[in-house]
Amino acid sequence: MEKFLSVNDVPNLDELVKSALEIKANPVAYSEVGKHKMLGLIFFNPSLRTRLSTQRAARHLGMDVMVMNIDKEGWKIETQDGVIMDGDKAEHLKDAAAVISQYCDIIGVRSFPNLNSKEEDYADAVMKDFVKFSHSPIVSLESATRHPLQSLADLVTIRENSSKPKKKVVLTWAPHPRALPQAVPNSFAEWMNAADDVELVITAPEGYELDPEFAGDATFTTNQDEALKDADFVYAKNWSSTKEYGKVVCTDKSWEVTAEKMALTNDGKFMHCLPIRRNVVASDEVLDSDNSLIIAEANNRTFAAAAVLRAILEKDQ
Ligand code: AN0
Ligand code: CP
Repeated sequence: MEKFLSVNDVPNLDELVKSALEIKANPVAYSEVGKHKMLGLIFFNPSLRTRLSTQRAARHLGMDVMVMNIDKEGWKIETQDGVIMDGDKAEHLKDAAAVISQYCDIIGVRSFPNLNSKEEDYADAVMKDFVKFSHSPIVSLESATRHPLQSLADLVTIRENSSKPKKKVVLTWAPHPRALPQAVPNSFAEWMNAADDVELVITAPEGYELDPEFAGDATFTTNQDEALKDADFVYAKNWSSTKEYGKVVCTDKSWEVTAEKMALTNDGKFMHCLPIRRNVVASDEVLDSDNSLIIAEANNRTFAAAAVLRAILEKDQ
């Protein structure tokens, strides 16, 4: 694998999921693959899971890791091309990316959207510029539009928890007090559509429809109860409005995933990428129930990241 920005970079999805499960069963099976190789993790935004699980994954492969919170510890970065840099930004992204890639064999980058302009955010400039100016392969740790390491861990979790040839997976919008990116739902939809054992249904309020590039052929309904009927998996996530880009438009608390909502499903499992605001997005009762996969899902982040790093280190996969 050359880079990991979306499901489109994966030559064989089933093989990648298998690799993650193989590493989970024996985490040190490939401990020589990354020997004397350096992974750099560059964060423009906060993270708990991605930061820790990716470091753990790298260590399983024998890699060394450097982490930089570039927003807090680095020079202020200019991203626009051709500007006169006489303001507060001391370093251009093109120089930073080229320099970092001299120190690192693989670079992971996290860069959230600003949620002001859809056009600007969906251009995914930071991630694309890292790809352009780095000499090392780039792994997305969540960009403005996608979170592929999360989606791979989600698919691994779904396959681990059901052997049904076709699983009904419902991506449901849920309330949140703040405007959040669309990266997680975009990416989740894209990965579920690429998996042949998933029937994806998306439910969200009007004005929250995902871009067709990500939603694909998934069924969409604004009727959450209808969507939840017979679901094998319920994947909750808030995202900000797509129609009024980046805004919190719907504040309807009835979208919260509660035990009553889960009762509509086929004894469905509950999933969320975390961090989650308890009793806003979903109730404690759901999150702490036997059907909740939230902690298992976060655990799989390590093995998803290891499978991706392994595929890049071995290149031909
Ligand atoms: C981020 C988001 O929604 O994209 C990160 C999720 C992994 N969540 C928050 O900002 C709360
Ligand atoms: N799910 C996820 O990516 O969590 P962090 O933002 O804590 O890394």
